[in-house]
Amino acid sequence: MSRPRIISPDTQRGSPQDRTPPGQQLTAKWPVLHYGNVPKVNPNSEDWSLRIFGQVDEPYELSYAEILALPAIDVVCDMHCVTHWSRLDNVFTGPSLKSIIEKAKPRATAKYVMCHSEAGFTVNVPLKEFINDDCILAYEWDGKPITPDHGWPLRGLVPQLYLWKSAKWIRGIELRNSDAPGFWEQNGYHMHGDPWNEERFGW
Ligand SMILES: Nc1nc2c(c(=O)[nH]1)N[C@H]1C(S)=C(S)[C@@H](COP(=O)(O)O)O[C@H]1N2
Ligand SMILES: [Mo]
Repeated sequence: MSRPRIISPDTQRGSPQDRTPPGQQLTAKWPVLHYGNVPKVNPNSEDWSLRIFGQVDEPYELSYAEILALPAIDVVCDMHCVTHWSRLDNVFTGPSLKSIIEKAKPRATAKYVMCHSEAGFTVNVPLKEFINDDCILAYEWDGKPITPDHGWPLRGLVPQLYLWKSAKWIRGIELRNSDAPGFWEQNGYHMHGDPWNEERFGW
């Protein structure tokens, strides 16, 4: 199936070395890292939904079937983990976050996003970066469903920031007028998390 393909800007920096941020090492495998256990999620159950709410005029919810029915794009991107590994040339698939957000009619006061995941996990991202063209709600990686340990059924993908900003098992997108620390940020991770500036820890 042919879908629009977005090439994440950071993949166009040149050689693999040019594409590797400071302090990072390339890996071919994809390590698994998160707090707690992999949740058992049934996205087709009545209680599963993705909620878009907060500083928006038209909050709404989507079922998993509705999300799968939205136009999807393929994103080619590099992943950079704060634990010093990077993995180049990943392909993720899903609807664009910009389209998901715009449908809720964000207010002019909306400047930040808080992602909410299963088991109370949260992560904060500036709205402007959350709606870049290469940001999607990912349900596939390399043409196959993302595995549960990497965030199936749905992951908020923000390729230009460290991978901890890409929320696994996402269930809610809250638009806010002020920034607030999410789960890892409350534990010392950086509020922004730009790998090219090594925004790893501390605010
Ligand atoms: N829901 C949820 N998402 C999460 C986390 C988490 O603890 N819970 N950890 C983050 C962190 S710290 C990292 S490094 C990446 C790791 O993603 P991976 O396991 O797919 O490599 O997931 C991020 N997303
Ligand atoms: Mo992490």
